[in-house]
Amino acid sequence: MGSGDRSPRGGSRRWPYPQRSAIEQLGDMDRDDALAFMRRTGDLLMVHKFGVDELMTKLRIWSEEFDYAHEHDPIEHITSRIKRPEAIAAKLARRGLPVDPVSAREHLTDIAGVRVVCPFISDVYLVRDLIRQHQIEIVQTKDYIAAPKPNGYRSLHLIINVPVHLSDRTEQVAVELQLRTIAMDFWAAVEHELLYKSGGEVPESFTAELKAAAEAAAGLDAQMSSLHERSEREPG
Ligand code: 0O2
Repeated sequence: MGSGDRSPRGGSRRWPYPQRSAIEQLGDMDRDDALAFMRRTGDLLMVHKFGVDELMTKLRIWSEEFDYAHEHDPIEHITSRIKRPEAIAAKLARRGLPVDPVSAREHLTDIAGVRVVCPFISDVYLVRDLIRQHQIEIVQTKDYIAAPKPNGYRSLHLIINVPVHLSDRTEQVAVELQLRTIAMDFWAAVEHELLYKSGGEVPESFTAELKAAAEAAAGLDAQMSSLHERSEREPG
């Protein structure tokens, strides 16, 4: 455990509280409005961090339990992120919504994000079912595995409400949960990198090749699933 974890406030020193330098990224927003927003986002970010913490704990428990009890861990790895205050403000401004924490809480469901990467497609739906079974409310499902995006992107996206038990109240915190296989994650990570480098402008041939790569990744998933099913039927 690192030294930050031994402080009385746990790992909170690592938490990305609003930083002045981020103001540069707010574009056309009025500077005073932007600064005021960023000062007021502390509570919003904290409660979303707790939502992520709660969910990560559940996922880690299921991962270990399945590994122990079934000799198969449906979770390869988990990552999480909290949206930066300037990105929250920019998203609200883009949508023509009031740029304040109340509005962010009301309108944005991706302030907290957790990404679960699974070995097989069946594991993606297994984890979704575990969420369902534990009375965690799923408020939205976008199944980009059943219906991939036109560019080839595949993942299962859920918006869930995670109960966070604070000292004096319980809050339902929206978390965007993305579930995908290793092959889907590989494609999404590289596609993101390529588009980021090209500033979002990509020639048509590039788009077609990326889509073909997504199909190839889906083919690998199908092949691996079939091997997995065979190994379950014919162990040893
Ligand atoms: P970040 O930094 O990952 O959070 P919305 O977010 O609601 O305005 P949308 O498109 O309705 O937009 O949401 P959707 O479809 O649920 O997708 C949101 C997130 O999914 C994105 O978050 C990405 O993380 C991921 N995603 C969706 N489509 C693609 C894609 O084509 N390629 C890749 N690599 N990732 C994708 P953000 O906000 O873009 O970024």
